Amino acid sequence: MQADLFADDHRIALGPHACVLRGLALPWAEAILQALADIEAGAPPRQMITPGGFTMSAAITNCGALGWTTDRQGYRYRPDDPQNGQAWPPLPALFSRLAADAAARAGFDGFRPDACLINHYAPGARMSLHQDSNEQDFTAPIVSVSLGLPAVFLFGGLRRDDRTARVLLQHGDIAVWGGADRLRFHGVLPLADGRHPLVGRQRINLTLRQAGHQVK
Ligand code: MD3
Ligand code: FE
Repeated sequence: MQADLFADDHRIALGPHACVLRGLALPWAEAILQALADIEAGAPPRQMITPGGFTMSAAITNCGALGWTTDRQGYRYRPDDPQNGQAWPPLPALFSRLAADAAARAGFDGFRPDACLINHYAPGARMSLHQDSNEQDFTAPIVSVSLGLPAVFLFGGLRRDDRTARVLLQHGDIAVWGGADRLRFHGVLPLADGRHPLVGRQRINLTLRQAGHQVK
């Protein structure tokens, strides 16, 4: 029955332990953008270099105890911003509350993120197929919040060459994935040009993660 699929918080299943919660972040969008302005005043988004020597097309920054980085040496989480040696800006309580609430709705109780990667996509920017595997503990889920222009998200399997499904991620959507879906390959197609009334000519994606070891 179609009605059941959309009953309760517009949940769309992507896998046994992965779903999109359509519009769940909408009421918080302006507050999130305000918090981002403060974070990015201290830690501006920048295009980092991959170990293979390519410049990422998305501009990234972080908040939280740990931040994801890449350079010629590799991908890793660090407690400090390599651009200025300072700690990343703190994770706003709004972000951790929203992430824990979304995780719980998707069946993951007790999610306590210690890292938030912030991706900015300008028109044309993309993210090639990858796994999120730099975290210490794959038993924790990841929660993502999409803001601004819509993007086509590619959702693959556990092998790089598994076929991919396409899902449109729109302003206010939250995705949650963990368990059997935690290491699925995924990516984002090149962003189509446009202008979002609140966010402008870009897409912003936050991914909230437990990157370090769990603290009891
Ligand atoms: C992965 N970000 O930062 S998050 C990343 O939209 C990243 O910026 C993308 O991949 C972005 O590492 C995608 C959305 C997402 C949703 C469901 C998933 C990623 C997923 C299910 C399984 C694995
Ligand atoms: Fe990813």
